[in-house]
Amino acid sequence: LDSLKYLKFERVGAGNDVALITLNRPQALNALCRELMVELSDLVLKIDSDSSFKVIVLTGSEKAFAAGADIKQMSELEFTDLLTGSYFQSWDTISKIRKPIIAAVNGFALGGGTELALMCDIVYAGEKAIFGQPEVTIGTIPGLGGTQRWPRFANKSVAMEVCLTGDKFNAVEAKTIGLVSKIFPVAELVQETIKLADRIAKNSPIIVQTVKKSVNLAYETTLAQGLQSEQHLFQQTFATNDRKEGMKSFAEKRQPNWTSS
Ligand code: CO8
Repeated sequence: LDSLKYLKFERVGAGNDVALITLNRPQALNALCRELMVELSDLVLKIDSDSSFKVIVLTGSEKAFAAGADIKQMSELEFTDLLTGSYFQSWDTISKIRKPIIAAVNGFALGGGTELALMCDIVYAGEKAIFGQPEVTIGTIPGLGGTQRWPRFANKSVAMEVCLTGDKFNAVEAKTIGLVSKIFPVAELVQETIKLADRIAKNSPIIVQTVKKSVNLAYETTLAQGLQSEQHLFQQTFATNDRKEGMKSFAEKRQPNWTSS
């Protein structure tokens, strides 16, 4: 952790079990260069397999969450570099981890910055957040899920407008569209997001992971398959001690003691 170059990392939250990751490349408005993404992917994977953490909060600075993939670095790439290199691997990590990850977006979240937020499970925004998919204006298309997640999270008309124009939009618009669930004053955003993480962290980690897995199925399968998988996952919770403890504690009118087993 001492060797982090593009990130800051802190353990926060009421239970000291929330991992706060801050993108920290201010000179480039947190443009997501390859090295930053590898560092982020490695850190997130470590946290995902460390049971002392329950939730991850990902944020940037007040000026920029992330101004997209690093355009200067990308401009050097050839088609064959993208075919043979592992440029997408580290990004995939964010959408594949089991623990909840919440984006706290202040300032610019453009291109890969918006897509990084879309990979997170919940997005909270500061009042001055600016989103957009400007790839079309620099001769390319969103390559980190933008064209696929937008139509699933908003609707086709919105997705097309966002991706075809490259127009920027603010936090209120992002909330209306359905990209963001809540908006806070800039200076309060991170603390409010940690409070949300704390509310999630109060629940059984094993059950929280199951909820996340099940909700994500809604974006990956048909309704019939999703409903069937949900039933299986629901049944699986009955094989856990935490399900027994949760229901017992309700009957006994006391707080549950989760063991994540
Ligand atoms: N890449 C590299 N450097 C950047 C980026 C970026 N995306 N964004 C900002 N910077 C740098 C600027 O070059 C500048 O550096 P310098 O001082 O050395 O010139 C510094 O950050 C500050 O930026 P500005 O002076 O431009 O700051 P402003 O406040 O005037 O403007 C903006 C802020 C509006 C955010 C502006 O910087 C901007 O438009 N940035 C680019 C936004 C953008 O187009 N992002 C989309 C990138 S494409 C993408 O994300 C594709 C994803 C698919 C990748 C697939 C993986 C391989």
